[in-house]
Amino acid sequence: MNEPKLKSIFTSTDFQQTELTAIEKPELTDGFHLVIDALKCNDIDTIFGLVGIPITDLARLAQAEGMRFIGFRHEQNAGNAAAIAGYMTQKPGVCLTVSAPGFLNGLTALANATTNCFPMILISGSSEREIVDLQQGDYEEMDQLNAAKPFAKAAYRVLKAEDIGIGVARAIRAAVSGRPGGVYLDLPAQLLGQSLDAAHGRKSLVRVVEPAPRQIPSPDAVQRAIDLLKGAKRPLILLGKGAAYAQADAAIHTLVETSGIPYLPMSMAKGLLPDNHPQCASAARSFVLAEADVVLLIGARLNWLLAHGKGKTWGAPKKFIQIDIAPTEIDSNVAVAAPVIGDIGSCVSALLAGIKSGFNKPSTDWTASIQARKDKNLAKMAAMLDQNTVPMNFHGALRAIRDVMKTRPDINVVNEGANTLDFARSIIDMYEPRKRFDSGTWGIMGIGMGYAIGAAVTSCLPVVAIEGDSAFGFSGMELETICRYQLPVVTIVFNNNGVYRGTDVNPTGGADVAPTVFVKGARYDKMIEAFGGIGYNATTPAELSKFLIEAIAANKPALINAVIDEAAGTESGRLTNLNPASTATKK
Ligand SMILES: Cc1ncc(C[n+]2csc(CCOP(=O)(O)OP(=O)(O)O)c2C)c(N)n1
Ligand SMILES: [Mg+2]
Repeated sequence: MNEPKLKSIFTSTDFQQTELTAIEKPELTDGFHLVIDALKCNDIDTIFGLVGIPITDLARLAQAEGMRFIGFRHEQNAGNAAAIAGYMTQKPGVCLTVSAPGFLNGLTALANATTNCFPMILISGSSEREIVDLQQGDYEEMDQLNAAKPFAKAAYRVLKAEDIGIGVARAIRAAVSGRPGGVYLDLPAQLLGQSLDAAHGRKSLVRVVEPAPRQIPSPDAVQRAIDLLKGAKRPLILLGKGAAYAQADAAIHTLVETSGIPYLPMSMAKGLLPDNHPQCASAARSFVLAEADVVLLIGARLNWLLAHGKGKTWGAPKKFIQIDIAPTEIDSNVAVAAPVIGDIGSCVSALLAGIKSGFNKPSTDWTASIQARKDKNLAKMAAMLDQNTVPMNFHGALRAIRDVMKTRPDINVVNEGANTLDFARSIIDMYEPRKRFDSGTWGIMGIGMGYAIGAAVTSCLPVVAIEGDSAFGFSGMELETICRYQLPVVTIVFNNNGVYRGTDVNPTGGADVAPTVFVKGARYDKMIEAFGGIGYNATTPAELSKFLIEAIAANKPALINAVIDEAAGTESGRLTNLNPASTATKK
């Protein structure tokens, strides 16, 4: 029997398997084509994924239709790449996986994206509804839609090919509007094969108009905030990654400089203004948090990363002004005196307009006391950074990296680990917005190679990934992906032989090493050589510096195994206090 010819709506590329003579039959499209067309129609040009039943042909077709398909070795890393692409572009990053286990592997990334407010869409193929719902034991059977719901901002399933356009539109809008997050889109295998009249299919596509509409703050709320700010004696601005996401860089820059208020960037907001900006109070963080009387939060949440806005860290009670797109964020941990609800660009512009009509810059009492604290802390830090001990400690190694990175402010930085994260966050300065990607809201390990690949693919600029040896292990197999696509990613593994440090011993004297300890003297640089990448083994800051310069100049996949003193780190980096202590006394 002759089958009608299936055609993409946007190009005329045909597939061999569908290359059958079309004699006076209506032009048809199908679920596969409609998914691709719906994504392309919304300017989504890249899919991060891992193939298998039932989505292999979807990936092939996406590539044939001119989309970029970046294939990973584990779905969690593909999901993390999609999430960071979403953060960088304000367009949802798309991750494509197979059913049940592939979906679950991707779900961690989706949950992490939702927690961090990154827009992404996890698209997973799924098994036949009839069998899943009767739990009759299908290949990779799972009720994925319901499994996804608690971890996603929204979750949808499409059952009819003619609804694919709407399904994709809903997913895009849910991912990017309001507070961004992860969206799950369930595509049963049968849907992909469903055919449809091409003209009908074309009409079913939806190009999302204004996916993230501006939300203008109420004038009363803005006035309340300005009044509070004007009455402040020791004001402080806190920039969160929501502020970086908003791409309102110029308005935020002007607000900070016009008001003269010192500011603190959260880790992923670093570079929104250059870290060497005179108003940056990072080097006096504890001092300003404790001493400020009015704090303006811009896209920053008062979660654990800010000690919930209370307690010793915050010293005397203070008044908060909070700019956020989600009204439910307000009063989440402490009372907020002046909430300003809206998109960050609109809110900051409204505050700026109010301030321009007259605002007294903070007193020199306040700014000079911050400067004095900064000078003192920076001098202390400089002495630590000057160290050239061998084996390297974190400071010596990070100084070497810092000095190289200073010459290339355009390079993306990925960072995870415990000590490796905590030290690098404060030592590696950022000069441009949305260039630093790290463990984020959860303090999650495993984002490293996924974020690095997502950032390299999205920006077409080099990435330097500064990784604890434990953190690297979660996604290390993606070195093959990096080499396969020849991405300019330089991974630096801070190799201290373990989680936090490599010196723990098994108290029983048994043969197993302690829970935190890895193989001693491992050579992570050899791993990348297996895939054709360049490996380096750095034992001194001078070597580390030389290799990093060389690797960046090569613009090719490289890994530097940085040998770090196994005794240099502390338990949980700077989070030691979050570990519960055993209270039992053994006889
Ligand atoms: C998914 C996940 N699993 C486990 C942890 C707990 N954890 C926090 S930091 C860390 C690794 C720290 O070791 P490393 O990356 O080598 O950094 P170092 O402190 O040695 O520099 C682990 C396992 C986590 N945060 N996330
Ligand atoms: Mg380690």
